[in-house]
Amino acid sequence: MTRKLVVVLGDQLSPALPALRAADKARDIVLMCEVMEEATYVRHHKKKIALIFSCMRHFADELRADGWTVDYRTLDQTGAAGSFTTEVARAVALHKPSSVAITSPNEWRVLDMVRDWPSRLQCPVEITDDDRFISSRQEFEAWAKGRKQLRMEYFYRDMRHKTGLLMEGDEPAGGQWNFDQENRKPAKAGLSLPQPKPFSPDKITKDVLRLVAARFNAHFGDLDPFWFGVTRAQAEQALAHFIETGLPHFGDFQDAMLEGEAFLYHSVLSIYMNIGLLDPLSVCQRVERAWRKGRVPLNAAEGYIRQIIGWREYVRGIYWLKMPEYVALNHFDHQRPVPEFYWSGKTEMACLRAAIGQTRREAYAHHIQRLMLTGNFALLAGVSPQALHEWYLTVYADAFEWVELPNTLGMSQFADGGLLASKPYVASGAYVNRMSNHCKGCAYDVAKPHGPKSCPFNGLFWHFLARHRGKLRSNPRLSQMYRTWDRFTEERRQSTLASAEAFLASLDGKPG
Ligand code: FAD
Ligand code: DLZ
Repeated sequence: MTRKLVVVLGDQLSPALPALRAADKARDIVLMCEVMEEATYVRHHKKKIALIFSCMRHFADELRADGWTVDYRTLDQTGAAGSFTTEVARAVALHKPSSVAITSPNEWRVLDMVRDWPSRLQCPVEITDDDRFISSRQEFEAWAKGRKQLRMEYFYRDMRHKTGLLMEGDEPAGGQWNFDQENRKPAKAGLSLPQPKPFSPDKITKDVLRLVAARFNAHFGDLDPFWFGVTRAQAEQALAHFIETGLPHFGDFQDAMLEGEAFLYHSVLSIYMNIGLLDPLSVCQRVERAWRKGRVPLNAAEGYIRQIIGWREYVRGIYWLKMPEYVALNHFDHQRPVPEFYWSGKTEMACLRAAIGQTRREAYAHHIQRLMLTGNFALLAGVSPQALHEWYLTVYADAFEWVELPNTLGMSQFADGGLLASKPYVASGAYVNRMSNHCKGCAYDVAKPHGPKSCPFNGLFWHFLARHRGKLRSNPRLSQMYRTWDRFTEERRQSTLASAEAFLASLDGKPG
């Protein structure tokens, strides 16, 4: 009999997955597997492994309830040497399918593995494009072809036209494509902040939590409390909760940071979108509806939709356009290892302590913490972009290479020499002080430009600009900064560089 083996990966948990749509539940078999190779190719945060395994188990149950036959392999069954390839080989020997079907994996590493399957398995393998994105890989390539600069803003406008989101005919709603100038308010302590919707672990999740505690105890991060949703229904509830409570102020305080507040008005929905529990286009349509009904202002709806149909789609396009060479780029030839305190959180810098502490606890930090705290610091300190890429991929529950890598290498570290960003995202302590209240409780003095106990961001900022002048001097967006540096007295320049050097020397292997 002609029967397919349909392989569903841990970030493909969508009933409308192309490989499932093309299969017959009365005849074909679905294979899902928890495997050591995926859990350890980087030593993922414990919460991330628990999230993926629990969501996989719940999704397998949903498929079974819908009439599918699912061959589900737990980590205990697949063992210490389990990989996608060993498990598919086992299932091919057992079920003797006429072909293997899979939706194209979202990571180059896994796609490369799958391309090897036909010869390894002696069985035909059908790879279907993943159409859970708004722009296909081919569309993005066509958009990028012949352009000198691949700026997100223009791609985003095309996506607005394509989806019709926030459009009035051919014009953007409100007469503007982008309302970012309204979106940079600092938050003040005392704001009444919503929290993301928490869910209590059920029996399946409790089993997974025991497994992760036993097998991955040495991995980074806290397993408890585990409050993520693990089913499509729960992800939908988290979305509805966010639209009601967080979205109205999402735009205003998008770039703000507050001591003791991990989430502010952010949605914490990337974890669900990235594994397939929420469909990104439907999320945007729900947000648009909330605006059309007058429940949220346009700057919030536009800002939110831009992150998804703009940034999320755009970084995916860049990933597939530029891989596999992209991962090795290192424009500034930065070689420093990731500082030890990125793992321990033990640093006297209050802002980094907060961002890394919540990363350990929640496997989450919001965009500005990733970009302007851990990313900014690493770039100024000269951390290897490849080592940093591995750190981001490890520590966040939403981290999958297609989205994490362009954000880290391109947007945050400028390691692609400016393909993604028009200038490096670097800032001194003044930025952190403007956008947060961290500096008030910090052991360092943000107002001090150099010298003992001056905010390390201050010295490092100028050190970075000075040491990379050759590569950056012609960037028009930095010329004002270089003019300011040149106006400093020689004595001030030397003291600033000496402060930064002393701090960098203290970094190697020691808490900052
Ligand atoms: P919100 O602030 O509520 O934003 C809404 C949604 O927009 C997010 O859920 C996400 O789907 C999308 N989004 C926003 N910004 C981006 C962006 N720059 N790229 C892609 N999608 C975006 N995002 C990931 O999903 N996975 C990652 O591994 C990841 N790594 C990052 C590493 C660095 C160095 C930086 C600077 C950013 C990274 N981002 C990553 C982008 C962004 O920080 C996260 O998407 C966001 O913080 C997720 O939290 P949220 O759901 O509360 O987002
Ligand atoms: C991230 C991850 C982890 C930790 N474990 C598994 C797993 O055991 N089984 C699985 O199917 N997927 C897992 N994943 C997600 C995969 O790494 C993901 O499917 C690829 O990164 C996408 O190419």
